[in-house]
Formats: sequence, C-alpha cells, structure tokens
Amino acid sequence: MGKSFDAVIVGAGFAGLYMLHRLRGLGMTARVFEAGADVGGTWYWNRYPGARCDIESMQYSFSFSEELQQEWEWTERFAPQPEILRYARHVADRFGLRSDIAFDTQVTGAAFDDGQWTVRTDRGGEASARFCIMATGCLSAGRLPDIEGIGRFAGRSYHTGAWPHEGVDFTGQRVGVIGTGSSAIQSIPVIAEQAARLFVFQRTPNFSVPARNAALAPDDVASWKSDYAGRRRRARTLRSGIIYDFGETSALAVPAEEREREYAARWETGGINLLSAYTDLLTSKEANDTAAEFVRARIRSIVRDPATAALLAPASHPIGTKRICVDTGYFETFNRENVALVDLQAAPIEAITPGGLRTRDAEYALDALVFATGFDAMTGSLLRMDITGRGGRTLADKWQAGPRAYLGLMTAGFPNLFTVTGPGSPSVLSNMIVSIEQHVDWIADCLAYLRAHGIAEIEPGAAAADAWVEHVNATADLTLYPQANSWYLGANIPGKPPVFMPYIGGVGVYRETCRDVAARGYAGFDLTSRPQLRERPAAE
Ligand code: N01
Repeated sequence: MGKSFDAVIVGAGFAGLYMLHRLRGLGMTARVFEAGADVGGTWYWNRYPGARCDIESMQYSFSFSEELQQEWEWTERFAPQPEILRYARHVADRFGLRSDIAFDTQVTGAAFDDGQWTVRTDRGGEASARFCIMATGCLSAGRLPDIEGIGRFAGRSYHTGAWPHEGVDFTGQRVGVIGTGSSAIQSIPVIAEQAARLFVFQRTPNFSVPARNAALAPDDVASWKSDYAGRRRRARTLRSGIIYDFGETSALAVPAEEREREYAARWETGGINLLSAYTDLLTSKEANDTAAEFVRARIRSIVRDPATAALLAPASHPIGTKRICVDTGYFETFNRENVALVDLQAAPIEAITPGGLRTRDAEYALDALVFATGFDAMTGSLLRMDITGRGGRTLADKWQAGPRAYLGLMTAGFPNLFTVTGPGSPSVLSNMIVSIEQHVDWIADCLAYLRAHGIAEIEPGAAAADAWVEHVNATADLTLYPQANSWYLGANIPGKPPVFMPYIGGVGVYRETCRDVAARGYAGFDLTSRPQLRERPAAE
C-alpha cells in the first residue's frame, strides 16, 4: 500500500506546478508524479531546433504572483524553449515545489474505489488520494505515423516532441522531415542551415506568418510591468486570453486596398496578430478568404520557384482553422539549394526503408529522419493511462465516442478526478497559461469549498455534462473551424472520433460560466457528503 495524500497531481508542467502551489496554500498534502527528469512539461520535451513560443513572452507567463512577474526578465519577444524551461525551473525553485514532485515517474493508471483514487506508476509504486488531478497537458502524447517499415530505418530518427537533450548535429547529413505543422515549420529553417540536404515531406501545406522575433525593448517591458496586473485582468476577458490589436469591423466592410494595407502592416509587425485584423475572419468564409489569399500571395512573392510556391500555398482549409504557424524564415528556406519540397499528395509515402524513404515516385536516401508528426491531442495523454472510475468503468470506454467532460473539468462517473485544460475547455485555443491558471484556481477553490462544507465527493451529473458537450459542439459549428481536418477534431489520429474538442466560446465567456457554476453551489455537479476532510495548517 502506497502513501496517502489529499491529492495526487499527474504532471509537473505549468499546470502541475501551479496546482501544487495552490494546494499547499490550502494546507493540503499532494504528490506530483512527473515522467520527465525535471519540471517544464511541454517545454521539457519539445527541444527541437528553433522551438519557441508563439505567444509573446510578456503574456506567456504566470500572473498569480506579482513578485514573480516583476522579477522575471524575458529577453526576446517570443521566448525560445530553453528560456521557458529556465522559467519553469525558476518557478519550481522560487516556490520550493520540488520536494513534493517524484521525477522520472510515469503514471500508468488510476483507479477509484471507496472514495479514494489509487494511482500506479511505472516504478511499481502506488499512492492514494481523495483527489486526482490530471495536469497532463494537451499536446504531450507524441504520435508516430503508421508508415510501413518505420522500425527498419538504419539512420537516426527523432520525434520533435521527444528531442534528445544533448541536441542533434545534422551537419553534412541528408535529412528528411515528415510534417509541416508548427514544430516542422520552426525546425526546418534551422535544420536546413546544418544539413547537407534537406527533404521536406509535405502532405498538407499550412498557413504561417512571420514571427519578427527580436530582443525585447526595455521600454516595452517597463510598460508591461507598470501595469502587469491590469493587463492580465484584461487578457482574462478576451476570447484567446491574449491581448492583440483587435480590429472592430468585418473584413468585408472595408475596401480591398484598405484591407491589403491592414494585412500588410500586421504581416510586418509579425505574429498571430494578423488574424485579429477583423471581427469575422473565423466565422465568415468570404472574410477568411481575404486573409488566406493575402498570405498565399506573400508565399508566392517569397518563394522563387513558382511550382514550389504553389505547393506551399494552403488551399484545403480556411486560414486559422488549423493552428496557424509562426515562423522565422520558413518559406525563404525553400529558396535554398540544399532544400527540396516533396509533395506527398502527388506521391504518398509507401515505406520507410533502411536507407531512407520511398514515395510512390521516388526513393530518398537519408541519414536522419525527423518526425514532426504531432500529437494525439487533448485526450491522448489521459487515455494512454488506465483510468478507472466508479463501478470499474474505464475512461477509454466512457470516451469511446469522444471526450465528454463537464466544462472540460470533470467527467461523470469519475468522482474527484479533475482535468486541467481538459477537452471541453478553451485550452489549446487560448494562451495555455491563462487557461491553466483559471482551471487551477477553480479546482483549488472547489476543494476548499468541499472541505468547508464537509463534502467528500464531487462529480458532474450526466445531464449537465451532456448539455455542455452539446454546447461545445454547437459553438464550434458557428465558426469555420470544423471545415479543417485538424487535430482539434482528432482528424490526425486514425479511428479517433471526429469531435471538436476545445471550447471555442472564449476564455472570457468560459470564465464567467465556471464562476457562475461555482457561485450556484456547483450547479450541474452532484456533491456527496461523507466524513470531513482533514484540516491542516496552511503551508508557509
Ligand atoms: O503537429 P501537427 P505539430 N505522412 O499535428 C504531418 C503546438 N505547437 O507538432 O496535416 C505525412 O500540427 C501532418 O500532415 P497533415 C501547436 O498548437 C506550438 O507541428 O495531417 N505527414 C502535419 O503536417 C500545434 O498546432 C508551438 O496532412 C504526416 C504534421 O505531420 C501543435 O503543437 C510549436 C503524417 C503534424 O503537424 C502540434 O504541432 C510547436 C504521415 N503519415 C507546436 N502524419 C509554438 O508555440 C502526420 N503528418 C510555436
């Protein structure tokens, strides 16, 4: 029998770290299990060349501590992965969190029985707790494609989401990159500078805008820090939880030349800001086409070979309905002599061979293969564990037809199990740190409420959960998002039910909903009284 805690937290990324901090503040005991050797989650694993956040660093950070946000110094407009990892480590050290984290320990399963969760790990250990909090991340279950011969490649192969910590030197090598999502688009320009020859295997072209990354100007930093709390408050009311320069009219309400000027100015400023130019870019296909065509024209103007430019210009989905990418020199990379784009739509991959990769039309000799092939998003990290709720029902069974979580926070039949930024919450459509803080605060407040009211178990009612899932889908249907075969819909995983997983209603609206549910005594949840939870003195 393992040790007993008030809560077990799975994952020591930003969600797990803040959750632990909040639980300690409530005087609760908690154990965090983390598969990696250090904190950081996404930023611990995704160390591929060129990895950086595409939300500006002044916004992609915790707001819960004024001292923390005042003292931490970001150096670049978009922080590189090593700096974000340093930040996560700093948070762990500053708040003394490491002592409650078991590193190099993967949770393999969790089972609910008689009011307790028993959590099992790959080290053979167990821990039990009344509450189990999944802080497992939305993009942490990496995915290798089902390509024949994938295990037979004689060279070195890498997945961007599990990059070797010592780094990889591609100098002089023939490298193949499979995929053209965000991870590929960030890493390709850097790999191209090292490799002797780089083949980019593209199935679907993606929209990407330039980052225009630069050192942060001291004046900008000072301006943010002069009213950090105020800006954070504003961010929490917005759809994405990110402050952009928001246009206030329809794209169709202005003359074409004015629109062109607006898009051009935003292209020069860099970042995802482009999609905030007008109010209807993600709800009207006609409006969306104006932005999509602007980006396609830029691609044609950057890439010298017209045939390559045409292949790189996305046409299969509205701009923004797959996660838009932010790059540094991506399209320019295809002007290099040592880089070739391979169109998998014309000639699909047939097999990976010991010497490289074979498409229907040609054989490519490779020394190294990079799989930038993404993740089993939002549900993968949860379903890869064996989670069993009330009556022995597994989460995999419960979510057979797609995830069903009330507010993205809890699932009927799985009492006291919380999912931070789970499916059905804004999560991946927002600034993850803003959404993490909101969920963690909601969960912590909920646990405090349960303790104060002598409630032992909380679990969503099936009707409330069903209504929420319906609302999440109906809201997505008001937008252009379902028009893309994206990982938001699970389309990248064969057999995954096509359900739009994140909640598109926006961070501001969603916060209000969650607040209202709590204010009404956790409306939609079933609360069960049992013996009182233990009171403990507050942590220092
Ligand atoms: O993964 P993806 P990612 N044969 O799923 C291709 C976040 N992120 O790691 O589109 C050939 O987007 C697949 O092709 P297709 C961000 O939210 C953020 O790049 O399915 N190709 C696609 O091109 C992002 O959206 C940051 O036709 C195959 C690619 O692999 C999310 O993580 C940085 C294939 C996968 O793209 C995931 O991004 C990085 C096959 N069999 C990531 N299977 C920043 O903050 C898959 N593909 C900057």
